[in-house]
Amino acid sequence: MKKAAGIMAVLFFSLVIATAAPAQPTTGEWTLGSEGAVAGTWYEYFLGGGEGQDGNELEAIGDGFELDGALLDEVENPGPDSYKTLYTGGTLVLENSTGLPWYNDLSSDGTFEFLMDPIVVYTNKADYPPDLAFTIEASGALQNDPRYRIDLSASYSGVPDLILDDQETIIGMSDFLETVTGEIYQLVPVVVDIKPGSDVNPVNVKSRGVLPVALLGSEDFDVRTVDPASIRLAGVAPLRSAYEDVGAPGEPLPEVTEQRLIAYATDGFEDLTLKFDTQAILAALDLETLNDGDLVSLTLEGRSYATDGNSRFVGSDTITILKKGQSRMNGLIQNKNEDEDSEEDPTSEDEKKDKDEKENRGKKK
Ligand SMILES: [Ca+2]
Ligand SMILES: [Ca+2]
Repeated sequence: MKKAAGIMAVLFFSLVIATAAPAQPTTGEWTLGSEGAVAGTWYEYFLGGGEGQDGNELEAIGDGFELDGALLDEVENPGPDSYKTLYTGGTLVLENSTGLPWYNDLSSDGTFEFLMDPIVVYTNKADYPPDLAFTIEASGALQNDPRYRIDLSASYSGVPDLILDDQETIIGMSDFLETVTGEIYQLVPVVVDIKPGSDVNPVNVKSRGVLPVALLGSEDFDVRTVDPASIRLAGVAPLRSAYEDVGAPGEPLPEVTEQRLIAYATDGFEDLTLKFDTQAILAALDLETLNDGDLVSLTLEGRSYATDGNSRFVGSDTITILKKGQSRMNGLIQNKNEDEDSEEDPTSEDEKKDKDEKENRGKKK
């Protein structure tokens, strides 16, 4: 009976899914307003009382898109004429109409609504002669299906028109938007195993070797669809990559003998194994604020071409910072030589080094 009810539930949900047409926009990259055409119009309404004030609203409207509800939250002034402004709470509505790059003829939805992350506007402003140039960097997630995300970049330069109310009071400014480039993609979560085959992932800050990392394949994720050149771990590109079966997602490995470890580690699905320059990864962290034994999560990102259209993947794993002999370490980081991590320095070397370090530590204690 239980099984029958389960099957009925599956049937019911399949029916619901089949009835509701896919609501996702078509993925891909595009540019609006190319070849001299105008991409749209931007507005800044001085709801906060004046230019650059908290609460000001940013809007942008063009052919098939409308951004509004983004309110000024914070202005940074890194240089004499440059500003970095954060707007929060924006919504981007894309029309689902023929001819638009994100048009999906299978979707019954008339619009695709994206909830935007904080929008960043980088501005350069000069008073004499008056000139304004800015770039809007924005990204967000599809409201109905946050796996679908959008990245946008839009630019402007010129002298904006002022917007006046009935009493001739300045209530904002506005002008044309030059190009708008964007990408809609699907964000796929993946399983990452730093130091494959080891549950704990200690990284000695003095290690001059390589950090082995596996991007685990599964029935749903074929690592052969990954573009290895697109991969970044904590922003760092891998030194090299290979296809091997070294791990299985969802099964943290117990402390077992090497032989059993192999049995646990392989699942028949190829994994993408990667080697990173350990010092390059460490340089991406704020090492000064980290103590011996601290856990740090590293994020691995990249692109794959598996599913229908553009997709990116993201996953993370945690390393344990091993910090000792700090004064020596600082010297080593500064004198780091590229050749130290040459191609003939295999993983086993690095692991052997780590093992040696552990043994030395053991002897000292
Ligand atoms: Ca691991
Ligand atoms: Ca595997």
